[in-house]
Amino acid sequence: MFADSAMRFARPLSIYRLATHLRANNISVQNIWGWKNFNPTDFYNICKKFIGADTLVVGISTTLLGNRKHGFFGITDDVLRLRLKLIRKLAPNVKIIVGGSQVAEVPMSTIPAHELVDVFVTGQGEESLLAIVQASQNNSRFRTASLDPNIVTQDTYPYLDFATSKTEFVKEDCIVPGEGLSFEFARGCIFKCSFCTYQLTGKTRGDYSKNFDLIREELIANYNEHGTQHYNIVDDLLNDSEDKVNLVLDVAESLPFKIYYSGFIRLDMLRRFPTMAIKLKDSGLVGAFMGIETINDASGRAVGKGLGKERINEALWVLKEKWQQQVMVESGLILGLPHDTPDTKYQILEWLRSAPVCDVIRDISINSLGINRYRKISEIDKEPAKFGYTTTESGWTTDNYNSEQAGIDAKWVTNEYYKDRKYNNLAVDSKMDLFTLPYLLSIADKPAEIMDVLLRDQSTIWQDHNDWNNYVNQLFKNHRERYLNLLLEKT
Ligand code: B12
Ligand code: SF4
Repeated sequence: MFADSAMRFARPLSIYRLATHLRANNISVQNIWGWKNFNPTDFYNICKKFIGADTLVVGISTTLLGNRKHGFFGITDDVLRLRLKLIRKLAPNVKIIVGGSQVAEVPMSTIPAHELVDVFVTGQGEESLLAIVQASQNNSRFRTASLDPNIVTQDTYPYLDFATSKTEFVKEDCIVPGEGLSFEFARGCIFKCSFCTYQLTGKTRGDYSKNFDLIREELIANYNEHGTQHYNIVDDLLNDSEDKVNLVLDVAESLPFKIYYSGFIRLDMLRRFPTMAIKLKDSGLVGAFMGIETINDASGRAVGKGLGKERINEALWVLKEKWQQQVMVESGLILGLPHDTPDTKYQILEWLRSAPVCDVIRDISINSLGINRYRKISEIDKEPAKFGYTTTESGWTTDNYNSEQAGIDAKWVTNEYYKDRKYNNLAVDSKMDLFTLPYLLSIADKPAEIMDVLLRDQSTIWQDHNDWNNYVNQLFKNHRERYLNLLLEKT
């Protein structure tokens, strides 16, 4: 199975979770990370080594392929076609399956090279993939939700066993010693923000959650086998209850080594449960992504982020005191929520530069609201008019704003915000953020200095941004090379 992520991010979890599920059903699997960045020779050598006449299925995960500027799969359509044709040549009877979060975004018949894909899978893929592989083994049929193209959904093959599932990173995965990895404590989110495009929202508290023993066992296995102590916690929401935060702390304190992790945190929950912030930090939190989304109180109320500017600031004052600039915080922000206007961008920028915000929040990810007429996953996708939007061919309009202007404004805020940074001042996709952090710390030799740059914009080592950027990029490149060597040398 193939997956990739941007160079600065750790491996995606998807294919390792799926492989664990298949292996538990006696199916042998080879995972390959980084395929879109392989040069043609390496890609050919990898395929030659792992794909042959007896290969039944090749899976491609789209979850972190990202960056549609370079095509749906993060590579040009021509390169994609060549690569899929090579796979078909090496394994004439193979089924090529594409799954992961991007699949439901557009009509599948418009996905590049869709004619070379046998099946698209949406939602949780464990049972769907197993059914397809077993059907290939037995020359039988599997159930589809649509035939042209073939689509299998999580409703056709539901996966209900997440709470007792593990993800195992085995020798064939070629984990580089000490490498930071991704981890799931739970799946799904108890909230249901109107703009959210995740498919497992609105769950009951405690659903899809692993227990203490299982989590501990997985973390210990990763440490014993690969030396891993750094993690991206990929749960949609890490702090949806006090119980869950207590569980994270209990597990962390029970381990014979320390863990360091980044995760998605809701600020309103930190405000509601005053001990949460310190418990999270004590359990190893080094990076917190917070979808604050808006400081326009009316917009916030309309979409399920109703904390309001005053209480947001109150909560940030508390974090300033409790986290003492030792946790890297990034805020997600959206321009174009129901009551936003072209002036909203000035208010956001002013707020970001004010205390306590500027002492706590070190990064922003600001985007214009996306409404997708095809996808229909978020509440706003489903009923734009109810929220005051009229959808157009290219986006949306409200009485005061439109998607095109909101996109321009989001870029403007980003550029202005990063202008006064000495380090990490790239107002584009490749800045080091809190989700780079665990991976970066796991492959670097100067962890304290890295924290200085990212949390305080200070360094005694790197002169300026370019120096810093060269250092980190070289680390990522070296790491990927080590991985590729392990993969190619493996017998
Ligand atoms: C954690 C996370 C991140 C982390 C990832 C850390 C890491 N190295 O793994 C970070 C913060 C780095 C990140 C970055 C980005 N992310 Co993100 N991220 C997530 C999040 C919360 C969880 C993903 C995850 O790992 N889940 C756990 C794994 C096990 O689930 P999974 O990948 O979905 O896999 C399951 C199924 O999809 C399916 N499946 C997956 N692959 C395959 C393949 C086959 C063959 C089959 C059959 C099935 C299958 O089966 C799997 C098991 O059930 C999701 C939201 C969500 N919950 O899905 C957003 C999400 C994936 N991210 C999203 C986005 C937009 C991004 C960015 C582009 C943001 C940005 N503007 O920079 C970047 C892209 C970075 C890149 N190119 O590497 C969007 C993707 C939107 C879309 N539809 O494509 C999502 C869905 C959030 C959202 N709702 O908007 N992200
Ligand atoms: S935006 Fe975050 S908190 Fe809101 S429903 Fe989605 S995952 Fe949950």
